[in-house]
Amino acid sequence: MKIIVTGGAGFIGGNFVYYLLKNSDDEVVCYDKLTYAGNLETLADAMKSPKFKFVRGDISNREEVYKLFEEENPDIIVNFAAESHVDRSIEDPELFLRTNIIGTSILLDACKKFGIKRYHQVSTDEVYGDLPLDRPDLFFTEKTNLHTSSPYSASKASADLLVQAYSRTYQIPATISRCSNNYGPYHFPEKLIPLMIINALNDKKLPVYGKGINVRDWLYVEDHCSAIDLIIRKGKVGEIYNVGGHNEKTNLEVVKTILKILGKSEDLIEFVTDRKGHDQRYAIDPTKISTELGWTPQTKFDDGIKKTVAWYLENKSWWEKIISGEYKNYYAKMYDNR
Ligand code: NAD
Ligand code: TDX
Repeated sequence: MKIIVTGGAGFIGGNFVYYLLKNSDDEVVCYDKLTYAGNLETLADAMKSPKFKFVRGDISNREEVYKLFEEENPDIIVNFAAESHVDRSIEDPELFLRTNIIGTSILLDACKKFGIKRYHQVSTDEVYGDLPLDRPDLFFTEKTNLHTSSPYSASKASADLLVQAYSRTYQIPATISRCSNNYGPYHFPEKLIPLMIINALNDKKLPVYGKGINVRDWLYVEDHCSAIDLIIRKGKVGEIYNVGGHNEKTNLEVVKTILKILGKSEDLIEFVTDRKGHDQRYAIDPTKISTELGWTPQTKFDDGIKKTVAWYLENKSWWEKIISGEYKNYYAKMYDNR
């Protein structure tokens, strides 16, 4: 089969490309615009495989997307392409609407026009909004109402609604997965875990929003990849699957764990002004994907975070190039005098 992975030069898409090359005989085409978050160096090893091809393009450009479908005639589309950072969406929502909503609708139009065996939308638990910190008994299930907090999550929820609408109206064979926070190799340094690892390595302050008590449910990226792989092969058309491994941690716990692994002082922690509209707690109930598809996560947080820190130590050239470029301006804008 031929699988198009949109957004495959980013964090999770890149890991998914490697997952497919390692675990299947499928041909893999990565379609990516190479925004600030896309990085061809992430795909350097994939480029050596005869099963892999890279095409640069924008999911919100109809002409380019139709050309891609005409030339590649894919069996499956897995859509990772998105603007993915909540803080950027708070500063400037419009690009999020164009890429995440219009881009998804154009991919769905292409599926309708050219035909497809499966369209898979990589969504997020953020579409469910947040849970209160004092109710550890509550979890997001696939039946939880959509209730978004940021322009990012609103754009992802809109995309999910479009996928469901196209599935019902035009019989596009689609599935959706909603995963909790991922961590692992190739994670762009703007996000919590890589930002804290890199700042700690450089003896820079670690900016923790608010009191650091917000809770995220962390999943090692390879476990997310195995879930998506299972859904595209065995998942039921029209269904939504929540993906998460019951690894809830406060942000402060995560930051302190990183400092401990690196042998750095907790004095590096600096509490800064909170994120606007900051979601309190995310927590996924993965019962459906576990019981219906037999998915189980393989990596425990304690092991995954050590592997991740080791990866950043071993791959300094990957992230040093990123943080010495445009990222400097981003960092100054978001964190100086915060
Ligand atoms: P990322 O920002 O690291 O990567 C996004 C990729 O998409 C980049 O390679 C970028 O160049 C590409 N892209 C952006 N706009 C594009 C466009 N218009 N056309 C083509 N390519 C474009 O993101 P990520 O963290 O890897 O997230 C991937 C997907 O998974 C997103 O849809 C995100 O909403 C979802 N998700 C992420 C997490 C997480 O914890 N990171 C959790 C659940 C779901
Ligand atoms: O500098 C920081 N300090 C801080 O305290 C940053 C960047 C984040 N935080 C906090 C905010 C969140 O509570 O850490 C937590 C995690 O933040 P992010 O890494 O920005 O992730 P989050 O907002 O939880 O969203 C992520 O998970 C769901 C991804 O970025 C999304 O793409 C995904 O859909």
